[in-house]
Amino acid sequence: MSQIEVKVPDIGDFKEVEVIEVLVKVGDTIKVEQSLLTVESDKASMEIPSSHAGVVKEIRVKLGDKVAEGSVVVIVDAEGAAAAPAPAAAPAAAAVAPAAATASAPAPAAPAAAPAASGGLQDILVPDIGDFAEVEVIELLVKVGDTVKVEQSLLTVESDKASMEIPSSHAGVIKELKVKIGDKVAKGSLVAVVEASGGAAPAPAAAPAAASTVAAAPAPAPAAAAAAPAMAVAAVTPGSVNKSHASPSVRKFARELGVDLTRVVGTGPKNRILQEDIQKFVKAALAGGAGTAAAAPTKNGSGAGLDLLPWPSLDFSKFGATELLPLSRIKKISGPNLHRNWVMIPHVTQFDEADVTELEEFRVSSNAAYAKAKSPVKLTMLAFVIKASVAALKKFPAFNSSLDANGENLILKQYYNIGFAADTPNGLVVPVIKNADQKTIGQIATEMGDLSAQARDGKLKPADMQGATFTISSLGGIGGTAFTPIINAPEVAILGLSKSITKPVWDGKQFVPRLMLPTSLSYDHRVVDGAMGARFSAYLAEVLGDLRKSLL
Ligand code: CAO
Repeated sequence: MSQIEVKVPDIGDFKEVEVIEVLVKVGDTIKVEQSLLTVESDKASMEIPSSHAGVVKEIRVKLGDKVAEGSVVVIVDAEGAAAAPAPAAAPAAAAVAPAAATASAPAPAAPAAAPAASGGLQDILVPDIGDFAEVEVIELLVKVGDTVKVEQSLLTVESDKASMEIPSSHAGVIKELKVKIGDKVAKGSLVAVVEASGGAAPAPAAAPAAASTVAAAPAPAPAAAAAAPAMAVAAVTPGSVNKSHASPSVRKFARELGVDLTRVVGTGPKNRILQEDIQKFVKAALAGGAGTAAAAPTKNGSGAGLDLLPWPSLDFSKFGATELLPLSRIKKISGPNLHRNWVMIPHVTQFDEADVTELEEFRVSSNAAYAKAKSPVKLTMLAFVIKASVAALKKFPAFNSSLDANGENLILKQYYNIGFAADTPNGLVVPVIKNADQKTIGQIATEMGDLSAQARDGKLKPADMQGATFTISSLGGIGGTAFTPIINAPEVAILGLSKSITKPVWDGKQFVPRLMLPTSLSYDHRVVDGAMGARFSAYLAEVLGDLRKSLL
């Protein structure tokens, strides 16, 4: 093992870029090419990949820092680095090279630049896009008749490594679009024909003065700048599937409006966030009074409009030493969801206790029998609670439902998929046991073991975490007497389990020692009223007290 400085590779014309996201933390094991940071200039956003595999020992940058080519960003305890530093560095350079190549390439501007000053119909070609032989058109940002400025993005294209915007080398009016979504283009492909403003061609009436001015100005400088497709490598880099997927111009637009992209649902190809998604989000936020918020518990339904005081902004270092620790990806994604659920769902939490004395005896003796028979099955308390919850959900179907988008109907689900909160080094995830009603307790316990192991290794697939109808969060192995779990929208209830303890329980004649499992059932009071909440809890406790009750 040797300590290696991972530096910002050649980032082309971008002299200095700002760190807007740190994607790893000290102790993380990283691979070559794994993204370490997202950086951004006014033209592009891109991820800085690692040139070495190993363990992150130190992070030398923080959010807001400015970095340039050669800046040390991370110290890595590299695996086998001393032996072969060069090959390891190469893929990293390659990963960023497209930005560098395109950003610094004046070439395509030149042919386009000459006719720019003279007006008339001008072909807009794909400029040098670096290492990418062919890229796919995934978004058209203009339409025929639009007036465009020099440098204005016309399309977004994507390869397997990067997405970038193709800018116009001329100002004027779009006369023809020569590509459509899904087309493959390469350097020199004709993408549009523009009737350039200024020069010999009569300026279209619609062309605003500003556009004419740009076109009439000596072209080379702006055209050269226009030749640099803005990069948004972040969007398609493997491992960044949960990141907001948006082009640099959309990111800039969001920033100008103060919109947090992680809260916006993208409606473009591959869930890309489009400018209109941000506009919709802002509209919803502005319109989002109590009515819409309560009625439409969707991601775009807004919890905004609460008219709260601004978040306190303090310089904590005035009071003592501090350290900046970026939130993990999971926390960044789950945070806004938890916040929305907490704010938008009127929660009530019903506390109860289940007498699991016999159940625990049965569990322990069953496990002893499995062990004796050399079976790998190990029954857990949570597996029994999942089965008992399915019985309660069947008896009280409203708990296995969701409110529809306008808040006027319940969608009752006839399948029983139970999510369970699993603690991982990177944060909380909720894998789902599908069709728990059709599985034995042994199968449920085994599947939970597999899913929890995958969760801890960060290997869960999105499908493993989707489709839950009810969730259980068990803190029983850790401690506590009760808590108020937050409902996982669009579900309507969640069951919390705390630590079972043996308590003296009055049996009518005397106190007897009983193992009591505390339950905390949070439910959406728009869907479930208090009496039903208490009945569900009581029934669940009854079933856990004697599983035969679920057969009645
Ligand atoms: N009371 C007392 N002890 C309990 C218990 C309970 N309710 N539930 C489990 N235990 C004990 C078990 O007996 C076991 O003890 P031993 O190691 O001595 O056998 C230990 O706790 C671990 O239990 P388990 O292997 O059965 O695991 P589990 O099913 O309780 O939990 C999982 C699995 C994935 C849910 C858990 O690892 C986890 O991540 N829990 C945290 C969930 C969480 O963070 N929830 C909060 C969400 S809200 O932020």
